[in-house]
This record gives sequence, C-alpha cells and structure tokens, in this order.
Amino acid sequence: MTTGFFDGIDPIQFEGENSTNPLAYSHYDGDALIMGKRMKDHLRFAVAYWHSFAWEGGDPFGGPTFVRPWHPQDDMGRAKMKADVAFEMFGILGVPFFCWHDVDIRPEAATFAESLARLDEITDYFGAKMEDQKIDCLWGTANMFSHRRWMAGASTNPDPDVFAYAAATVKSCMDATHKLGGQNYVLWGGREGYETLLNTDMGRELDHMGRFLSMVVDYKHKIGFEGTILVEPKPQEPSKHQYDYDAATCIGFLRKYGLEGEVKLNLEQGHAILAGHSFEHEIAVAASEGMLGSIDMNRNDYQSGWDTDQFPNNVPEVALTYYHILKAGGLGTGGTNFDAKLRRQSLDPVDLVAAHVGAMDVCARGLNAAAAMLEDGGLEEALSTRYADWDTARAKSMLQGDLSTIAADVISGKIDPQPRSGQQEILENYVNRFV
Ligand code: XLS
Ligand code: NI
Ligand code: NI
Repeated sequence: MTTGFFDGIDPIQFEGENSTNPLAYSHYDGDALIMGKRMKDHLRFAVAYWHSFAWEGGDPFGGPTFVRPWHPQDDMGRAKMKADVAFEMFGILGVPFFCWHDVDIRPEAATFAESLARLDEITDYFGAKMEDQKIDCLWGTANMFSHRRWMAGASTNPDPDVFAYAAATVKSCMDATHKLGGQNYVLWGGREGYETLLNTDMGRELDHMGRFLSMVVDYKHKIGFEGTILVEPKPQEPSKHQYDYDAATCIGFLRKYGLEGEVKLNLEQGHAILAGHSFEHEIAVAASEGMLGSIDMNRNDYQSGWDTDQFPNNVPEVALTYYHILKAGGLGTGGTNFDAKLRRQSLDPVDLVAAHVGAMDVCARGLNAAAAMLEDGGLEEALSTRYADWDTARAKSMLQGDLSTIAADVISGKIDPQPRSGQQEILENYVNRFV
C-alpha cells in the first residue's frame, strides 16, 4: 500500500539522451560502466531528508508555503507517514542512499530521554524499510543549530551544560547511524563560530571543539562504527563567522588536534562559493591531503550571495567537480548527497521528483564528461608537460640543495628562466569539447 502522495508518478527509468520525458533519466544509467565501475557506484546518490521532507517552505520573510499531510511535524504518527512518503520517493528515484538529522526524522519531546526513545522508535521503523527496499544510510548527523539552546554554539558554547547536551546528542545520533549501518557520520557546525569577537574567547572555543571531535573519534572506535567521521566546512551562515571556514582551515584544525588520520571532509558546492572558492578548489585541497570524504551537491544563486541550496544544473561546473573526484580515486565511503531544496513556489509532489531527476542527470553528464576527459588524457598530458622539467636530475637535486648553491648557478648565468605560456584558453577550449 502506498501513501498516494506520489500518485501518477511511476518509478523513473533511463530512456537515453533523446528522451523528452521530464520524468525519465536521459543520462543517469546506474548500471552503465564508466572507467570499469558502475555509474551508480561512482555517484552514490543520496536524498537529504531535511530539505525534501522536513523543510516547510519558509524563508526569512515568510512562513511555510508547502502543505503536506505530515504537517504539523510534532507527532510520531505523522513522522512515520513522512517516512513512508520519503521511502516511496527513494524507490521512485532508485537512489541507493539517504541522509538525515535527528530533528528531521522525529519530533523533539519534552525531555532528552523521551526524544531518545523516539529516535529509537523511528530508526526501527526506518530499519525495516531499508531492509525491504535495499536502501542504505549514507550519513546521519545531529542538528545542533535550530533549537534556541544552541544559539551560542554546541561544543563551543560558553556554557559547559550545553557542551554536555551536545555530547549526549552526538552520541545518540552516532548510535542511530551505527544501528542503520550508516557509511559516514557528519558534523556541520553552523553555530560553532561567533556573532561578535566582543564576547568570544576564540582560542578556548577551538580547544573545546578539538576536544569534542576527539571524543567523537574515540566513541566511534568504542562502538566499532566503521564509517568515516566527516566535518563539513562553511564560512558563515547562520553564524557571522564559522570555525570550519573552508577545507584548508579544517585541515589545519584537524592537524592541530591530531585528528588528520581519523576525520575527512564533507564538501558542499554552495559553501565553497560562500568561502570565495570554486567547488573543484575545495575538492582539490582535500584530495591533495587525502581528506576527501563526501560531497553535498547543490548550487547557489550567484547574484544573491546566500547559501540558496538549489539543485545543481550547471554541467560544466559539475564536470570539473567529478574530474577532480575521479582523479583523487573516487568518493570511498562518501557519496553525492543532494543538500538542495525546492524553491518555495514549487509546491507539488512532482516538483520534488523532477528536481532530483534533473540533478541526477546533471551529475551523470558531469561524470561522463569527467571520465571522457580523463580517458582522453589531454589535461593530464598538458599538466605533465608543464611540470616536465621538474623530472630532470638537475631540478631534483636542486630540491636537495640550499639557497647558496642554487644562487651560484643563477649568478654564473647557467640558469636563465624563459617565461612560457600557461595556455589557459587552450585548456578551457579543450574542456568545452567534453561538456
Ligand atoms: C547547511 C549544511 C547542512 C549540513 C548538515 O548549510 O549544509 O545541511 O549538510 O547539517
Ligand atoms: Ni549547506
Ligand atoms: Ni551540507
């Protein structure tokens, strides 16, 4: 028996590039082999429970616009109805994974203990559906930014009682993720930062955040959770400044607290843009340090300057994203989570399905283009040509030398650098052949 929410919408099929059916995949063919691996295993798509099923369509200037049968979201019966609808959509799309926060999947109760019992009840309910439909949990996480108790931070709160509440909350969400066989556990610190330095002891807060993350890692080992612990960078919003600013900042933080071998990064397209980077920059930074974990795929409106969390639709950008992911050897335990929401005028159930269909096709096109570029090898060849002189014995020995021996060769006139073209336009034209 179905809920009827998606009445008239059949499971989405791959129909190929010439299809004009808006509810068919034109490019996403899960079983197609790309560089020896199935497309679905490269992309590892996940639906984000919060945007698709918990968000009600509000914005800073207006209330909810969506009318859903599981509203108001304050009752366990309706939480189960929401789960029924969510799993129906996972089935319609044929996605292998979903991601969740505690508050998305169960209403908070009057006490922590009651909320915990509800989390246990709803994850039992999920477990049966996951088994039945063969759908897995990519990651779970704790929402430690919406409730007023978190307004001054979770692990970085000046009040140790809030730190304690955060510890209990993360423990409960790690337990739930473990129970659901989750492949990763994510920490995004939306309130781990500050509104003003006038009331903030930054060094102390960072030490608390480092200690907290070490406890998370210890607990992972204690319960035998084999997934990856991921932190998700974002420079600001909701806080004026967030400590996990971008990939490079997070890597420095992880090294400072000795966690670089234990924690990787969950990178998000829109957060990269907010930090003044491109998405491929963030991926390349993480990959160069062996810390690429997973991605939150979405896009910002480049004019508004907000984290608008739209579904991706820019194939050239997405192609470069997957190019760097493929070069790094893939996503490992990670995946492509659509941390993206409908526009608040997109009221209908079909909008929700079509948004994911389009986004999956955009990612598939990007992946295809990325694989074709790698297989053609043009960019790699240009790269090795550009750095070829570093493979010579003279250049290698220079790296073992010191400033004075190097300077001697320059002064004697033996070394006289000749500027060469970086060929950026030629390379951009090359990429355009594939996208
Ligand atoms: C918000 C974040 C959030 C995390 C999970 O900007 O992207 O959705 O992915 O807490
Ligand atoms: Ni985000
Ligand atoms: Ni995210």
